[in-house]
This record gives sequence, structure tokens and C-alpha cells, in this order.
Amino acid sequence: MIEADRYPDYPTMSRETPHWSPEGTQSARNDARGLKFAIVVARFNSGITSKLLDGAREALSKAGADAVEVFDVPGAFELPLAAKRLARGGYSGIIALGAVIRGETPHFDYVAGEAARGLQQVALECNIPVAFGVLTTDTMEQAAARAGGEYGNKGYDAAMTAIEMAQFCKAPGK
Ligand code: INI
Repeated sequence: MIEADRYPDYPTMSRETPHWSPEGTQSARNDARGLKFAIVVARFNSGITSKLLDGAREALSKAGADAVEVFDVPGAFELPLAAKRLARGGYSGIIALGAVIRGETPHFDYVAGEAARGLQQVALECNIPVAFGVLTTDTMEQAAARAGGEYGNKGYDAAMTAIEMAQFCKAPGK
């Protein structure tokens, strides 16, 4: 039995039908027309992060994003600074992609923790949606399952989240 069969309700937006209704504010949450996004992707574990990138591109294309620009950095630890620099670029949102896979030392905790903390800090300080598309897993197999495998594609999910938050931030009163 594959892992996903044990958890049929495992949430992944890549298995959902997009809410596509340009008129309404709430239901237009998957509409990226008129929006421009930056994707910043770590090269570390590139076999996984390239799949996350494919997923993010697919989501943005399906949602009709006006423009998508892709930037790469060495590892997940570098994502926050890159995102902070990009936050000045006039994007509607930033999608940060990486794969931190646990090794035998505490390095994992520092890299994963700082990536998460730093990206949230950029979102709050720069007032821009920053989606956390960084896998933090114990094994390469777990990462592969979430990068286009049996648990969907977390790059796709991160892009959908960035679109929804960009729409949220655009709405009156937000
Ligand atoms: N970077 C990752 O993106 N994923 C990892 O799993 C990883 N591990 O395991 O070490 C990793 N390390 C590199 C790190 O992101 C920085 O590039 C490096 O420490 C230089 O600042």
C-alpha cells in the first residue's frame, strides 16, 4: 500500500478543482490574471526542487498569471534574502521553493528553521505574500512524494497559496 492510500484526505491543492470565478472576490482566489509573481528556487536537492518549480509554473499558468520570473539561489538558507530583495520588484507575490532533507547532523534544523523564519519575516516586514514551498522531510522518498508524487506537488500548492494571498491583499480593506 502506498503512503497516500493510508491518508486519502491528505490535503493537496494539485488534486482540487480551482475556484474560478473572476467576478467574486472570495471565489476569484485562484485567478492570477493581471498578477505578476517571482519564484525563487534553491538548487540544493535540485532533482526535487526542479519538480517543485514545474508544479509552481503549472499552477500559475493555469491561473492565467500575467508574468512569472524565476530566480535561483544555492540553498534554502539563501531563500529569505533573495525574497527580500525581490519584494521590492513590484510582484504581487513571491513563491519560495526548496527541499531540506534531514541528514545525520543538526544542520537540517538550522537550514529549515531559518528558511521558514526568514521567509515569514520578509512577508510581514515587506507586506507581500511569500509562499513557503520548502519541503522539510526526513528522507528523499518523502520529498519525492511531495514533489509530483503520491502526495501531490507542494510547488503547485505554494503557487496557489501565493495567488490566493495576492488576491486577499488586493481586496478593499485589506
Ligand atoms: N540546503 C537545502 O536547500 N537543503 C538541504 O537539505 C541542505 N542541507 O541538507 O544541508 C541545504 N544546505 C545548504 C544551505 O541551504 C546553504 O546553502 C549553505 O549552508 C550555505 O549558506
